[in-house]
Amino acid sequence: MQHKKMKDFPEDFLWGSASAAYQVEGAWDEDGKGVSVWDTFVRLPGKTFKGTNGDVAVDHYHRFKEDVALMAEQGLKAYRFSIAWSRIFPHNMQEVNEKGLQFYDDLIDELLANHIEPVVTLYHWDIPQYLQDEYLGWESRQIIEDFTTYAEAVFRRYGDRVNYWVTLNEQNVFISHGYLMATHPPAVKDPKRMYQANHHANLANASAIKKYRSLGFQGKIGPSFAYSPGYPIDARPENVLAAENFDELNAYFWMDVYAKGEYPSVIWNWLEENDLLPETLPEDFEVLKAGKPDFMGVNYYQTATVAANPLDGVGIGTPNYSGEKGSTERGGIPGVFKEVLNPFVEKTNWDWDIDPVGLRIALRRINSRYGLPILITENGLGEYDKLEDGEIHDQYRIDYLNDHAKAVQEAITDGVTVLGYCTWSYTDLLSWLNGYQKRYGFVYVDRDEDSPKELKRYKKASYYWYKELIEKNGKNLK
Ligand code: BGP
Repeated sequence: MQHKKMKDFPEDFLWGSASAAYQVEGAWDEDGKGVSVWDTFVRLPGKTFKGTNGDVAVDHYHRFKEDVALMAEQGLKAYRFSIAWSRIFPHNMQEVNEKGLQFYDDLIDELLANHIEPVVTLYHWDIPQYLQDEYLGWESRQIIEDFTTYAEAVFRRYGDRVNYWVTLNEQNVFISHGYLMATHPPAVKDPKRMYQANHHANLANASAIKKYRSLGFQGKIGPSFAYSPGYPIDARPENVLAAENFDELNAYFWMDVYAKGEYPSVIWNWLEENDLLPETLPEDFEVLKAGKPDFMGVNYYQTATVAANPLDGVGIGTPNYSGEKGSTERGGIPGVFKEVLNPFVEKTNWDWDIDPVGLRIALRRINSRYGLPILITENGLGEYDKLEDGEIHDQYRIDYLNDHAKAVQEAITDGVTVLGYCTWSYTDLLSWLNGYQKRYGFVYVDRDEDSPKELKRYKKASYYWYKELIEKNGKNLK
């Protein structure tokens, strides 16, 4: 619908930006930190772009004060970051590493001293390696208890100062990349194991939320889901049905469990038919129902356009991790859907659809289906940036963010409750599989795949644009 007048963003709207421990911190083996599965995975030949890793990343561990000073000068209202589990429990689940806890204490205090709300992610994909070795990590039920123990330790330590918690970042991504496509650790290609690991992750998520509430904290807690709404390529009914399939399997299969504590019946039925059902216990569903979130965290980058795919049709495709435009080979699931080119939207150099209307659609669908407030925990543009005489003219990023923030305002005007908008990312950082050349930040970090150089920070044009946007609380959006 078109509105005659737009609503203003709420006065306490969280204009934020985000990062993740492995992608920014570096200091991978300092101050007692243990090894995570990502520390191991990046060392396997051919797994990441040019063999890049996060050993140094952008050295946020040592430079967090400089980074927070940049945030403060920009007027940032919220900073979303993740805690590295392997800094807190480096070698086992009994001994806590005080130096690891201290690092996040210092970061949180520095943010609060600068009036920036910390939004803390418990898990952004970096499970300690010893849990993987001992019992295959997410594939064992033991992970539910261990994740809850870890969560409790950080709730107790920071719960007096942190009001926003994200439990799991993009469960749909780390589970499907980890156990179906083998492009993330533990690099398995086995759908049966994937659905089992996923069920445990659902339980760990709900159990951590339950634990948070039982400790009496009053903050808000929820997962962050990578939502790419599905569109049918045209109005042919079988393609419309394929888009339904896509959203049921790729979105509601996760979000229904978070918000309602139950799996969508169409997908449960499909899993059963394909002998993929996870093993469950009757009490699991009580845990899932008791662990409903306060908000749905949404990471939005793009929509997916799909068509019908016969039972002997295409399988898993090949994404573009090189930055060579047009190199994506689209895939699908036989008998369910296949992804096709959407001719109506522009693409990035990594072939991601640029679709701000899709963000409004995502917010609207979540609002209608779950009635939960939404925290946008990631949205941004990964592109090549050029440092020229100390400046970065990233007008393309300004346009992207302007159009997406406008879509958020439209959704708010539609009646959706949106708590905040965190861009991805604050500084440039390591893109898991795309090295350092795919940049997202407001702050350029001068390093590349070959060398960390001096890791000098430079403010991009988008840094100043967001500063003004925050000052005006979105009134200058075009
Ligand atoms: C999300 C992740 C982030 C970040 C972002 C950009 O899936 O939560 O950690 O990496 O996507 O993705 P990429 O780095 O692959 O371009």
